[in-house]
Amino acid sequence: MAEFVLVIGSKNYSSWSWRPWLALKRTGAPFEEILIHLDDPNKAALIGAHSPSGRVPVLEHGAVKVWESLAISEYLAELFPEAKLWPEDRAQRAHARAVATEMHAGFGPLRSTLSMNIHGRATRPRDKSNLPAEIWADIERIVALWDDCRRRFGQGGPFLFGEFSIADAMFAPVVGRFRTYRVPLPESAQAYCDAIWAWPAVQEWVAAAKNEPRIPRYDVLLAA
Ligand SMILES: N[C@@H](CCC(=O)N[C@@H](CS)C(=O)NCC(=O)O)C(=O)O
Repeated sequence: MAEFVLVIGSKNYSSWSWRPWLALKRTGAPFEEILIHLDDPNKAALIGAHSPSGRVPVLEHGAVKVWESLAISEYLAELFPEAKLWPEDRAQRAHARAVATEMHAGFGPLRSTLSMNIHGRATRPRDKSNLPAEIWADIERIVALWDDCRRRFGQGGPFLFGEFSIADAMFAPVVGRFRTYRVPLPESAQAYCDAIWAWPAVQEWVAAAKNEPRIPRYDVLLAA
């Protein structure tokens, strides 16, 4: 068995699985993946065999088991300091943790209505004219947050803090949602989305998601 085992959900739909998977990829450590399809009739038992919370992702590292996407990412940041999963500067690191946590704890309206569906395409663009106000407010907050990070901390590369960090892993599924639901974005936010999408680890996950069975109950959101 590999030293690291990451238990994840369907790649097309499991946004929480994607985040620590990207962080683990960034470390360069080899790992084994256990993928549980989110429409598997035995899903509860399959996830329950690994996860005390009944949810994925879960990282298994020998006797250590870590669940919750952000906790897994923090564990990896501690284990692999050379991967620089957080910015080196303390103030920037605090900012990166704040935006990552804001993503982890927030944006409920956006997450539930525009659920991740990487290879789905909305039948029409979603914008201010047809989205509930609280979802548009989430989108505006995310765009403002990205813009602020890019302006203040993004000089060293195309990501929120220049180099790739856990903050980018936390927002990658939002980039996927903006593509799926065809959300119009200002130029700076679109440039950030393009940089995330071009990242090889993102493309690797996206390619794998294409071959999975679709889950109809998520696909109905595309036509709303
Ligand atoms: N707060 C958790 C959320 C985990 C979560 O909700 N995972 C979903 C998949 S994306 C899940 O396990 N769902 C179980 C199910 O569909 O039964 C985290 O950050 O890891």
